[in-house]
Amino acid sequence: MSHNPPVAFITGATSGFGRACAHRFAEAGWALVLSGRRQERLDAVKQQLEGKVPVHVATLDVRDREAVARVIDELPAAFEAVKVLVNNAGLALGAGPAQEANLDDWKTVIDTNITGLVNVTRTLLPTLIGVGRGAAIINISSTAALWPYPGSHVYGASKAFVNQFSYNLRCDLRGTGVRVTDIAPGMSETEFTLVRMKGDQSAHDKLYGGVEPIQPEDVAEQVFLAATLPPHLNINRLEIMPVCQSWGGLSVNRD
Ligand code: NDP
Ligand code: 8X3
Repeated sequence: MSHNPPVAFITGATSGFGRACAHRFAEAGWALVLSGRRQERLDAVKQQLEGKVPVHVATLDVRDREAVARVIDELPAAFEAVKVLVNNAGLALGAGPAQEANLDDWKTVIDTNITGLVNVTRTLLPTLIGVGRGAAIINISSTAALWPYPGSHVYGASKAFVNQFSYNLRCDLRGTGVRVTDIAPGMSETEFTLVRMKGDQSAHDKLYGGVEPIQPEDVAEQVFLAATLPPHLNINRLEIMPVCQSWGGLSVNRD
């Protein structure tokens, strides 16, 4: 009988929600596969956690299908039986109107949020199905998947894909024991806005100043909860906003 701890595979573990998830799963004794593009960030997270739990880091751009396959194929034995996949890597680029958007930015967002998530999911599905009962895929979408706003265009649409893909996966995974949860957070204080606004610290400060946004640890707690429910339960979608955030109504153009 194996005494290895269960394994969580987290994409985008170098920052924000992904890094907080690494800490949350480590707190509960899980072994971790942590991935992201920034090697030095991965090393830093590993250094913080490897005294507590087994940690394997993989420098990975989720857009690179061959690299995804290689990383998963080459997982050390103790990390092979991935029980929970947290599909978290993602980004937005730009916040202006669609008609002023940069097409290269749109491609990056689509390639990361859609193709990257699909790459990792499809490659790990046989493993997750092999683990079966109790396994889980946690996909991080966004309230932007559900509620339109100006400047969301491709970002929100990419997250709507994540939302529907999660539901559709549930259909195909019926009978395997593998759960699928779509978590849709609203305004959260991470590096998200810095990335979206291409390093503009004032945009970050303006958005999060004077309000109480969601913190990465808040989302990590919900990810952990959804991933460790009793094995006969599945949260389909969890939509979370900070109390300070709500809807602004529909807008009307008047000539
Ligand atoms: P951060 O910018 O803090 O973290 C994003 C993570 O994604 C980083 O670890 C980054 O790692 C990783 N990442 C980005 N592109 C790639 C890539 N091509 N390959 C691998 N990893 C990649 O933002 P958040 O923590 O906020 O974002 C996490 C997820 O949550 C995203 O999917 C985002 O869309 C979503 N989200 C964010 C909200 C918010 O308001 N902050 C609200 C709702 C959802 P690296 O750069 O090292 O590759
Ligand atoms: C990020 C939340 O509202 O900035 O997914 O699009 S929002």
